[in-house]
Amino acid sequence: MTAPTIESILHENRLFQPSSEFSNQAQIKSLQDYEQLYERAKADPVAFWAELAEQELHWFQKWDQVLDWQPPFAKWFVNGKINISYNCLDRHLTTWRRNKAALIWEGEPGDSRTLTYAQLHREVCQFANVLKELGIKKGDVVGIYMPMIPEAAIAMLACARIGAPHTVVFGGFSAEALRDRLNDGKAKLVVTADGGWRKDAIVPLKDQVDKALDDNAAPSVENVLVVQRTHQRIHMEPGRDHWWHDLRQGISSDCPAEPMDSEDMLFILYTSGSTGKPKGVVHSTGGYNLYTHMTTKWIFDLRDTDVYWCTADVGWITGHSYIVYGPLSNGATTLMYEGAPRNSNPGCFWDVIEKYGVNIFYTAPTAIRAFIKMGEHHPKARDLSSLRLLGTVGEPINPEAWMWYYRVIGGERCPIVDTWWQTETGGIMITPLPGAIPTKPGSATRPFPGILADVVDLDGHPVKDNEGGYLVVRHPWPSMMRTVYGDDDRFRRTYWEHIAPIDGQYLYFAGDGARRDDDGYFWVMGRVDDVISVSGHRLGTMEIESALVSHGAVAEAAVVGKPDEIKGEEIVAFVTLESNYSPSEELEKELKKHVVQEIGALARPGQIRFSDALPKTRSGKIMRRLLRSLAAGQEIAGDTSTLEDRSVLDKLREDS
Ligand code: 7RM
Repeated sequence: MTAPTIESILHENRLFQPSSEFSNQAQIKSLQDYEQLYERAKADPVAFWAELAEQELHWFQKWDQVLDWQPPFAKWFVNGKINISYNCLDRHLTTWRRNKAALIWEGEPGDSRTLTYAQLHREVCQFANVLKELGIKKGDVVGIYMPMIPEAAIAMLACARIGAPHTVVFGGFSAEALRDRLNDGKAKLVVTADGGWRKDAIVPLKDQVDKALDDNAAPSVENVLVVQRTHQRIHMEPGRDHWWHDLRQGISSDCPAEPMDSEDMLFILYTSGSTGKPKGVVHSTGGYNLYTHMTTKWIFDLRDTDVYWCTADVGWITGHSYIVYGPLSNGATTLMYEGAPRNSNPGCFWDVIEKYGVNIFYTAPTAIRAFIKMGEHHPKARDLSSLRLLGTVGEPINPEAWMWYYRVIGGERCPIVDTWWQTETGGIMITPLPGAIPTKPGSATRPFPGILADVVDLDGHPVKDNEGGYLVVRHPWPSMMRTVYGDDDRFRRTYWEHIAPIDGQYLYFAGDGARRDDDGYFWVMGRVDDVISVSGHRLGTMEIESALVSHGAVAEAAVVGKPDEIKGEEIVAFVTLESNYSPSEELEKELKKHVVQEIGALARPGQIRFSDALPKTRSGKIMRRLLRSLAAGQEIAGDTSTLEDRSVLDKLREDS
């Protein structure tokens, strides 16, 4: 991950004030207002969230208790009854927003579609009724493996409406990855499409689903609901597979939202860890609804006339929280785009902004870096004057990219919100409030009100200003993950045991390194574990290594990230071969292909380096830290005394 270097941080003193025009009309108008809000929330987080929950959301029944905290297990709004689909749809129908655009969709080969709140509500209700017809009941897990089309959001909201937790699997994942997730979640039904468009080609989503379910390999799945998108020929298994456009015929669009317990599971979303299989991050209903609602409102400074566009895929948490739930809960107009930046269409994002007059634009540093490479004449040739606010998420943004974004896209008039958060946090945690907090290129600035973030050492003691440490959160917040699906123990081990509780106070450990400067601004340095971030997507080294080793030629593999200007990191795999194989270009190609098959195109190694052995500690652990330096072409620094066999390292260095 290209974290800004320590040098660039220490020398980064530029401060950008929001214009008074922006601040005067903003939700939170000044630094003083932010600080007051922050202090009030800090003094009594429970009262702060309770007040907002009452003001901002519809509850079928009020809670008995705001927070029940049995570390590390939190319950928010205990016994409150709520439905997030109701808050995203029904409650807007009795207002003027009924006929406001809820979802604008820009599809790939020139398709587009706009759904008003009333129309989206209808679609969701019908979809929910079809799910019910197929036997889905409250508590049944539904897998969603979809391209970026309105039906992806419709399926999510339909699940939420009837209390069926969804697990969205990114459409770029392979059949194997899909199968693992369906099995872990024991999904009863899969929603998919015949295909999807991705970078000028069709992704055969339904074929992948077939592969995932072949030979009864995912036995919990009883039905597959298929949305027609690309119209290519697919196999439809009788009794199992159903077309959405067939089943919806004659289906009622009346489907009252099920009153859900605030703590009922809303969704599972799988995320890579440094070890073992992907973790099923569990989010529940009430707290998630409140937190994504408030963060969307204050951070993106929503106005009712705005067109808001987040470029993420709904397969990631950013798509869940900031394409679907947060914006719709606020009654905003959210734009969904099926395309992705690519060399064959270097102006695609700017065309969409011009076409729809987008006011708020939220994307990832990796996309920004790709656009910088393509040249600023592309955005310059479009009218981007509708933009009012820019955002980034996914990795640290290097100050150069930040400045380009500010100057070329924002016309030096739009504040940039650099938002730090995780799948696990459910919503944005550290970020500027754009009318209130002056920005510094490369810093996510300050915590959101109610978020008691800190930088500490391994004993849990705060480190001094400008000293590196571990990023932690001290108090539970409404949208925190509730557990790892089916594995409370892993939840505890991964997030709550790295840093010892002091005086019984548990700290949430985010797994990121950070430092805080003299102004209280946070600078996130990237993962402290072995997770690789390729184009903002987190991949566990273990997963990729396991995929490599599953190939007959590979004896052992160690995977590291090498800083890459565009993608953040590139995957470099060090591989040792079985004795009856020898290194060749052909084998390199074959192994790359194999990883793509096992995990998906995201995980394709950029380089494979064959080696006779891997550097290991005496206890047998591969020292990835050394390989990381090697891959980056840097001097090996730090302690090498734990190396079992120094000559292994020397040999690798000679070869590179
Ligand atoms: C939203 C998302 C989470 C990890 C996180 C960080 C990194 C995300 C920023 C960032 C620096 C940011 N969820 N990260 N945003 N690092 N500045 N603004 O990305 O679960 O997929 O990844 O991403 O390392 O821990 S995620």
